Amino acid sequence: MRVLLLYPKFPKSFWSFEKALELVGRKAMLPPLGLATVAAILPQTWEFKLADHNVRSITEAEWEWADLVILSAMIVQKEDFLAQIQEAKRRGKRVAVGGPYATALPHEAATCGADFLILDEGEITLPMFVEAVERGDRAGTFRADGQNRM
Ligand code: B12
Repeated sequence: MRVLLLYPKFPKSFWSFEKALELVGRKAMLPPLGLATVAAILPQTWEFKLADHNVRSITEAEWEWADLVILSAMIVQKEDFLAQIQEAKRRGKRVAVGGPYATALPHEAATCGADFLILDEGEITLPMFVEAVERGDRAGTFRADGQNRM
């Protein structure tokens, strides 16, 4: 399984510190720690590429390479998160989402076309997702309490 881990753009806000980042020669304040953790929990036989949209664009080669696109976001990243789900679906990719935004408002990612909603604590729900993918499921919602609710 070839997985593209995609971290959506943050808009300009109090927390984006553009001027401070410019002074220290950086493009983003923090690395996408959530997605790095997700990659560490998923089977290590899968292949991963991480693209932080705050730092660079996703290349055509990366889109083509991916079997599955996994996104994480806070609500503040909503605009690019939903746009990237749509872009991945337009390219015929399977899409899985998780993290604070998807967990708070799962119907928004679902309405945009996300196939897998991996909600609550990834440490609990990612193994459920892996089991489903290995069974051949094409979609699903996974919650820490085991209930398949949105
Ligand atoms: C550090 C932090 C910050 C930092 C750094 C943010 C950053 N760029 O990473 C700062 C101080 C900048 C910040 C700011 C804000 N934050 Co903040 N922040 C946190 C905090 C305390 C920890 C996040 C973290 O890095 N954790 C460590 C990493 C390893 O974990 P993680 O990213 O959460 O990922 C884990 C899970 O979420 C999950 N997961 C994540 N992604 C995915 C994807 C998949 C597919 C799966 C299965 C699982 C999964 O698995 C991971 C491993 O456990 C959390 C609260 C908390 N305790 O979690 C709030 C939190 C993420 N922040 C929040 C908010 C609201 C904000 C602000 C909007 C606040 C404001 N009003 O301005 C701003 C927005 C930032 C911006 N740039 O505009 C909310 C998000 C709510 C939501 N539903 O979106 C949280 C959850 C706090 C809360 N309970 O309200 N924040």
